[in-house]
Order: sequence, then structure tokens, then C-alpha cells
Amino acid sequence: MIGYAFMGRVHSQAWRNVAAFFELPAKPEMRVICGRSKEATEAAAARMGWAEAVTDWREVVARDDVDIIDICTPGDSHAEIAIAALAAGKHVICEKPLANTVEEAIRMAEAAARGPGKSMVAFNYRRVPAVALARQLVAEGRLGEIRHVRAQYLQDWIVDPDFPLVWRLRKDKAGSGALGDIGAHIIDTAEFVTGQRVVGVTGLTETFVKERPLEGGSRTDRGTVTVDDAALFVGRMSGGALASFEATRFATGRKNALRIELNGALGSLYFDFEAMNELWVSDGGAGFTRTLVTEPEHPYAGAWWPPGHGLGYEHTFTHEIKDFLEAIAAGADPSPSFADGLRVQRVLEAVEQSNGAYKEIP
Ligand code: SOE
Repeated sequence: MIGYAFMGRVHSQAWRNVAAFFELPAKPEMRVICGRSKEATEAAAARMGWAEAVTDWREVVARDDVDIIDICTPGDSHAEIAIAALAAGKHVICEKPLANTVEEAIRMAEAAARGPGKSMVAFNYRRVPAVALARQLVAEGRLGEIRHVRAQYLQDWIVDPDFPLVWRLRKDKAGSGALGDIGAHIIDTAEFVTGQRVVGVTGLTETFVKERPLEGGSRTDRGTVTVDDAALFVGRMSGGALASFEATRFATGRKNALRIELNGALGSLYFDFEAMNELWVSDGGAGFTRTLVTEPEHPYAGAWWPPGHGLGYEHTFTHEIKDFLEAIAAGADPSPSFADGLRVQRVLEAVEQSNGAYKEIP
């Protein structure tokens, strides 16, 4: 694993727990974790269950006893690490968004297509049981032809203008702001649930707080925010649906509200990650009915607790690792692939360039 911060922690718990809950074709061994600071990486290794800690990712990629590389770093290093790992014959799972630019994502998708290793981009919300169930209902035709997709990802962690200029607020590190960090998730979720692709978009972005205190500096030491705080866009889907997307870090009071509503000719469905064990479905009658997605027959749910006991954010990563390992063992292509990640990247770029104009996705 490369990186040990938020994503490193949540992926580590997935690697650690996956074989305890799912019957797997192979059991992962947590060989080595890599980070820039020796002391912090060693502490992370001890806490999270990695056998070794190193500070140079190239050393990890070159090792014969490593089969899988898990990239949990900021976007500016995804392309270099993933392409080197794939060239060394490793399987690669990479955090989202796949890259900081379309050009990098193209190179990553090309390296993935060359193989021989398998690759996956970590859009974990596909693996929420309720989201996977929503996709099943759409695929079974229960909603009929989909007319509307309404997707939102609402957070509020930077509403305070004195929140520091962390890496997620710097274009050189993160590529974009709310757009790439959380907008990428709702593009993927919309495509996954509907089985349709975003084929064109019209968007607007805004940076509300243009300067913030430098990390570790005094409150008066401020730097420029170089990414968007919020992105709104509408789009057309390949199956004819009209879609609206809203990604913001300024939705005061909303912590991690990834929401999606679909309206079809026969019915509708609605999901909100802040109540992630629920899926609301309508057959067009008197409003929506709640399904608690914790029954053994629901996607992934049977591996965990009795009905009604519920899952959390971390389980989505365990499911992701399970699916990745199964695909590798079967010689199949994991999903979402780097090609899927590239498509999302093209939508992000189109939104950034749009400024109110309609952009088709190549
Ligand atoms: C921060 O906005 C963040 O951690 C994202 O980077 C993740 O992808 C999302 O799952 C939660 O919020």
C-alpha cells in the first residue's frame, strides 16, 4: 500500500478484514506500507497491520513478494505509481479520481489495457448494498425507462474560511476540488446505477473562499485556493435520461450526503448515504417506501450481521477489495476499470471547461 492517511486507513481495515467475512480464492497478506515520513509510516504499519514500512514506493513496486499495489496517495502521484506498478506486472487498485488530468488518465488506461496485471479504480460507493440493489432494480426494468437522474454529493467540511489550505484545496495536488473529489463519485454512481453513460454536460463551478490559512502557519499567513469549492452540472445520459449533478463542500450541515434519485416510467428510487442502509422505492403509487437493505439476499449483506444491524462506510471498501480479489483470481477484468475512471475524468474536464456551454464527452 502506498499512502497511510484517511484512504490508507480505510483500505487497510478492508485488507485486514476481508478474509474474515468472505470466502475468498486467496487470502491477502499485508506485506508492506509506504509513506514519506519513516516514523509516521512505521507507526501506521504497526497500528494497521502491515508487516513492514518503507519510504520509497519504487522499492515496493520492484519487490518480487508483492503482487498487488494499492494506491492511496493524492492524485498527483497516481499516474506515475500506477503505470510503474503495471509495467512491473502488478495488479493495481487506485483511489479516485483516477488522475489529475485526462492526459494522465489516458496513459493509465493504456497501461492497464496492456496488462498483464488487473486494475481497478476505487469508486467505493458502488459497493454500498443499497446502491448495488438500486442497480439491480433498474436492470430488472422495475423503474421502466429512466427519465431523470438527480445526483448530489453534499459536504460542509470547509465552510469555515479559516479551515487551512490542505492538499485537497490545491490544484497541483488534487487536480480539482469538490468536482473531482466528490463529483467523480456521483458521476460513477449515476452511471453504475442506471447502466447509462454521461454523454454531454453543461456546468458551472465556483470558489467561495479564495484564500485560506497555510497549513502549520499563523492565521494571517494565507495562500490561494486553486480549486473549486462547488460544481453544478446538468447532463444527458446515453439512454436518453436527463441528469443533474451537484457537488459541494459548502452544504452547511451536510456531512457526507451522497444522494441519488431516479425517476422512471414505472417507478422511482432514492438513496442518501447519510442513511446508507436504506433504499426508498416508489412504484408510482402513494410516495416512496423504505427498504432496509440488510437482508441476507441483498448484495453483500449476507456476509455480515443479522437483518437490521446495518453496515457503515468502511464496509464499502471491504466489498471493493473482495470483488477485486475475486476478479484477479478468476482472470476477469475488475469493475470499475481504469477505462471507467478515464471516462469520469473526461466528464470532470468537460465540466471545468464548460462555463455554461454544452460539452460532449469524447
Ligand atoms: C473528502 O471529501 C472525502 O474523503 C473524499 O475524498 C472521499 O472520496 C469520500 O468518500 C468522503 O469524502
